[in-house]
Amino acid sequence: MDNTNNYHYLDDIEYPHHLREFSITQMTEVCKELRKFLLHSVAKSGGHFAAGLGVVELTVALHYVFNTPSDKLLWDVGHQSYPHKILTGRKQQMESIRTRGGLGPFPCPKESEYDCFTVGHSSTSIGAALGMNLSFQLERQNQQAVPIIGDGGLTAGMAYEALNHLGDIRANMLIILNDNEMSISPNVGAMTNYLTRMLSGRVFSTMREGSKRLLKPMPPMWELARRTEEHVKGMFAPGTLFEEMGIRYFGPVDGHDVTSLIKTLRNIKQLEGPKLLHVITKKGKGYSHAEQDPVGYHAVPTFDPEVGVEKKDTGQKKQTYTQVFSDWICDAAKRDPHLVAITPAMREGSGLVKFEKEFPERYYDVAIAEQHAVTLAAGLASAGHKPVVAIYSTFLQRAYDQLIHDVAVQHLPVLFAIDRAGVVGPDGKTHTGSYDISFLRCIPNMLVMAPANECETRLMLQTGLQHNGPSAVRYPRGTGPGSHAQNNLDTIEIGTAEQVRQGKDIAILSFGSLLANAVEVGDTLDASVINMRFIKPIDETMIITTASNHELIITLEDNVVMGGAGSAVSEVLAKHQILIKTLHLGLPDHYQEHGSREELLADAGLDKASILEKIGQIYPLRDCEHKSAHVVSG
Ligand SMILES: Cc1ncc(C[n+]2csc(CCOP(=O)(O)OP(=O)(O)O)c2C)c(N)n1
Repeated sequence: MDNTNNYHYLDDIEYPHHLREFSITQMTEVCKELRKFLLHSVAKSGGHFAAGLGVVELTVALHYVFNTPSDKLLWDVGHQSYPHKILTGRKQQMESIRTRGGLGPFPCPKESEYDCFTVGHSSTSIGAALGMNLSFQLERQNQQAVPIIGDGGLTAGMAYEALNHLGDIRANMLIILNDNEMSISPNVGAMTNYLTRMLSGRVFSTMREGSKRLLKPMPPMWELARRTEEHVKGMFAPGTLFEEMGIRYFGPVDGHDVTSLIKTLRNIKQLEGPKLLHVITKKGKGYSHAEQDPVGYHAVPTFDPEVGVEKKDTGQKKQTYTQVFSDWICDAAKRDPHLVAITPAMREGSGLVKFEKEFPERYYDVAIAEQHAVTLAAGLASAGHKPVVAIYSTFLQRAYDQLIHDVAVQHLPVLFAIDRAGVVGPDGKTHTGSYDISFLRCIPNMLVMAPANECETRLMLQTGLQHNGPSAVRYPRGTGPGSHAQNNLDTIEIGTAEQVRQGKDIAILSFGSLLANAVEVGDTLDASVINMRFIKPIDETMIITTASNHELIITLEDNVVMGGAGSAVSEVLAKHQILIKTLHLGLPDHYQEHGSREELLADAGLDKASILEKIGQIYPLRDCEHKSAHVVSG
């Protein structure tokens, strides 16, 4: 593999206007170089990879044809935007992507004028671009916003809401559908089947034929308005679902033939009204390892480009929280035939690969459809099943109304296994799981649990499953402290906290994964430490007793302070008219940028040193000897 750092074209391309100085015939070479650059930079930085490889030609063609940054490109989700970042002034910073102070993981207007909308969650691009185009049209501005959405992104309700509006309002807008038949895992759903059928047989040969004919010269300019649509459309398969919605459909076209793409885009760009170009790409294109394993190469650690990503035995004995969930749900399903599992397109990330293999008939991947996932669970529960919705904290936000209206109001037994709760890290502010304690604890009927370790995670999952009502277990990204979860299906008593250290004067009430930090601080200050375990119902007796024999109560959580578990403690104190000095420690009331989880926790003042410092600011700390009076009481 040629890994020299000489790029004949790319070295001269800092911004898209440099790209446009080259001829169309040079674009194939530019694409080769861009792909090579992407490979070598992601190999050093890690990050999202296979989707970017798949859109190299599309990225070049779009920047070549559209007048960016005046015209706007809206990359749906934004995980495929690395080639776009490379072409828009950020080439030299690519190796810093997703690290603290480095480039962000997704497009972000604060980072570049070529990023026109903050993204990270999927399926927002069509609606946002429609808004921009309407704004341009109202102001008579000669600009266009072009959304580029994947077939995965096109499974979400939001995308259809926007299409429905677009087809009705008939705004001028071009949508690019980047169809690679993949979400993170293979894409699912009737729309995917429909798109796949369009690629089979006759239609696929039409695409080949169409690509060839596009190389022929187009009609003279004065005829363009009348004839372009006919000319372009004649090449492709007619009559589609999109047409029925009032959106003119063009395609499918080969997304790796940059010359044809440029010509097609130039033609379609002229046309009035809503239109969609169906582009066929291969996820991982041009790097054989990624082509063969697009799921594994969706996001990667650093790797040697010659070798590919290696499965290293890191000697890591600790389980991730996701693995604890994965083992538990298979064990629980063996015992309970009514258990069903639902994932909104996150089979791998949420730990359901094993479950799907063992219980395929009880496994539902609903595609990127969080709202539907939750209402589906409500339906299953109301008909007698026990649904477990495996969902990231950040994506549960999208299904908040369904959680309240469909699940909680009806007191249905749905268990939410909430992964990536709290600070998430390199995926940044769009993906943080910092809010779920606040938005869950205000819902009547919810049982909300925050395990401090692997063992408790399993106990709480089983407790939630057996609970006759809605429940949630929230656990963080990554590994726990190493309390290997047992294989049994035991439960714990709902609403009970556990004292883990008896000290004096100061009591730290810890909610969830930061217990180890609480214990370290407790050891240093000879403070009491309580593992609260339940956010709702909260252990009121423990709070009242603790307040009666301490001078300062500190609450600690991996959630925003506002409305979080600390607030729950203060509400209990207020309810019982107890006056005591309190300090709430948690995540700040501003968006934390990307970094490692440890860095972001430290930035939020939740590491040992910062906690000690904050306590010292409000309470005179005596020179405490190191005491280790660990107590365990119910
Ligand atoms: C609301 C939401 N749910 C889940 C995700 C996680 N996610 C990131 S990329 C992705 C797959 C997107 O598939 P597609 O749009 O086809 O893009 P591709 O990776 O295939 O290029 C998913 C599910 C997300 N970003 N947003």
